[in-house]
Amino acid sequence: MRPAVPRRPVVSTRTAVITGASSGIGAATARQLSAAGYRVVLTARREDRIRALAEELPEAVAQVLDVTDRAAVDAFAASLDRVDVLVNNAGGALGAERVADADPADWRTMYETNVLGVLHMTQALLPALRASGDGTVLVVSSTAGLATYEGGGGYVAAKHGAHVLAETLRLELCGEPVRVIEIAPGMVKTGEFALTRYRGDEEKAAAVYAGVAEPLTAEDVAETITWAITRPSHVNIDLLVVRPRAQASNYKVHREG
Ligand code: 8X3
Repeated sequence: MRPAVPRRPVVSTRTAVITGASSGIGAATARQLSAAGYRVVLTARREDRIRALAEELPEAVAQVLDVTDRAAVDAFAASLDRVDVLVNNAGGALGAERVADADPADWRTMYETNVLGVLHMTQALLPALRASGDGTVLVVSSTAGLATYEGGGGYVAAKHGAHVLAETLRLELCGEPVRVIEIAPGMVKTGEFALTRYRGDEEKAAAVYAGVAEPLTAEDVAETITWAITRPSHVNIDLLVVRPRAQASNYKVHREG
């Protein structure tokens, strides 16, 4: 008799891969999907953060990953036994310059993280999502993917790209057992989004939320994401826009004082 070939353990719990899970919406989503019974696989570039979070959550796994690195994404995909849900959350804004003044390098970085990162992860995990028989690809886009504003520049352009990717993928997968969900948040106050956009300028970052009584929190958005994912399989939340009550559009924000 031939000796048994050692095999990787087959994971029986529904598994959700979350990108950008080191902070903000990604970390909050990891917590909430874990509470909803998913085994969560946390990915991000910052190892210390995802390891610490993984230790808090039952069965959670942390994997350092840069979604713009296609070879790394493919190796990561090959290491997984099972994937039921992919939450494409990694991304962000860099700069608020007008088109005339923007640095093309910033635009390139934003396109790579917000669009190509989603493309890499989706392409690499699609075989496993199909094999699950009930897969979900979720894209965390933005209201910046649906409308534009001065100074939105490369971020608006990139999020429009992410929105179109989700819409096109949904058309292309129609008839297959994979849902494509897009959640488009408006103003969300996290520790990092505005600070990164304004390159560490705390005053400019704080001004984004000045006088807004209750901007959305990462937890608010994570609840929306978790709700959409946990609908019955035949229910596809195509696109859901979520904003704070004080924000009627990217242009119209009620500020007190
Ligand atoms: C964040 C929304 O208004 O800063 O995705 O572009 S906004």
